[in-house]
Amino acid sequence: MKKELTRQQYLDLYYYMRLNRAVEDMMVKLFRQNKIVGGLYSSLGQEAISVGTAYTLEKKDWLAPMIRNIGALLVKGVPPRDIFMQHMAKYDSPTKGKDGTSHFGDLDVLHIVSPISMLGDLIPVMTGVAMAGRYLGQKTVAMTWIGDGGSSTGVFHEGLNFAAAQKAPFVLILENNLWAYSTPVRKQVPLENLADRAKAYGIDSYIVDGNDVVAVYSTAKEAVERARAGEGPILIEAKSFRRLGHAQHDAAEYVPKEMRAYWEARDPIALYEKFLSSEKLLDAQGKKEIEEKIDTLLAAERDFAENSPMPPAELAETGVYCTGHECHKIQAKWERPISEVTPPRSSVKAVWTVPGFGSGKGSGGAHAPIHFGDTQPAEDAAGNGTKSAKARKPMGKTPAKVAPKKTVKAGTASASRKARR
Ligand SMILES: Cc1ncc(C[n+]2csc(CCOP(=O)(O)OP(=O)(O)O)c2C)c(N)n1
Ligand SMILES: [Mg+2]
Repeated sequence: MKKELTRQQYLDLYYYMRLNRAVEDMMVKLFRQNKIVGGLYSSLGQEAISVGTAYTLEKKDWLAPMIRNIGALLVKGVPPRDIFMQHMAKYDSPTKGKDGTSHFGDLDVLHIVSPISMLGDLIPVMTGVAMAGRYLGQKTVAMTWIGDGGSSTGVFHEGLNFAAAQKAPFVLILENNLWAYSTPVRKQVPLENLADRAKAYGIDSYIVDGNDVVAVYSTAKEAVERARAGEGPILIEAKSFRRLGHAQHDAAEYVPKEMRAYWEARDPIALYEKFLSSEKLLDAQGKKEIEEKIDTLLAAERDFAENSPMPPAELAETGVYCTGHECHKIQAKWERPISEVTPPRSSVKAVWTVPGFGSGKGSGGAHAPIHFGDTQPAEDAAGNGTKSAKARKPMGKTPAKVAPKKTVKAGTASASRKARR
């Protein structure tokens, strides 16, 4: 850990890590009391990642959390009561009780995009958010997180390639906590460092100790500044360990004892306390004050959440599908009159109009094949006409029946095929 922040910033990082842990501890108690209706995930031991990365963002920047990023939500300004109420499916929760975990966002004020359960899907979405900010000249950065397991989904690769090709101001935090449910990382990806995935897309990456909050912050800060300056997306692999099971139901007995012991001895909050006290930034009194502040806040937030009613049954049928104006406040800004760009004025006659199937202007040529028969056999292109006709028979259609009926221009591939017959 290096010293480079202001005293207040150091203390903020500590406060949010403690708050992150205390919010989750309280939710475990609520879960045991049967008051949590959805799944409950834990970021125990990974608080430095959520807090250290989100703390680098400005108010105008955007983030989209995954299941282990409650710390990032708290840093961005989500009150703990919203997190409690979401998990308890209460009426006053951001989703009015329609979700039992953390699928909520705040597009208007906090600039939080709701998590998407399908792992990896937030990558192209947040790339789009990053591109939109650039398009609007806002100089905003978008950030999201992905697990080691999630980094093997197809959309991770499609999304990151897209971000790279677009040079989007986007920072992706890859939380390598060594496990994806019960699968150890070494069994699902043959790489020592998942940061190496960035090389495939020609973007820069960093590797950081995910249990060292100052290192996480400094690395993410540099990445965010570089993305904001127009250098394109950056991938950060934060190495850590998932201290509890995948969710409350999972005792994680598959985790070797020695591995758990190693990481428990590297608790990010305990490590940071040592640093703060050696740098004389926090003493016993200061620590006590922070603990009391958090205790008082969370007791009030929990009471508020517990006193919020369950949603009325009728609410179940509302807000399920987007109905435009009633659903969300964000509307497209039309630069041209809407009537000009929407039907009927925007409608044009279909070009592809072949009876029964659809054909088109170009279907007689080789360049716009639309169904079998319009396609020039590969062998023909190589000059083996007879062989190709034989090869096509088993597909149930003879070349004669499916031969293009339209006149073709001389010089096209179809024309030369005809000429050979
Ligand atoms: C595309 C997709 N496949 C499977 C799942 C089910 N699922 C949810 S979390 C998870 C494990 C994810 O592991 P990892 O990405 O390492 O994140 P971690 O839980 O360790 O934070 C799985 C398989 C999903 N949500 N989306
Ligand atoms: Mg994982």
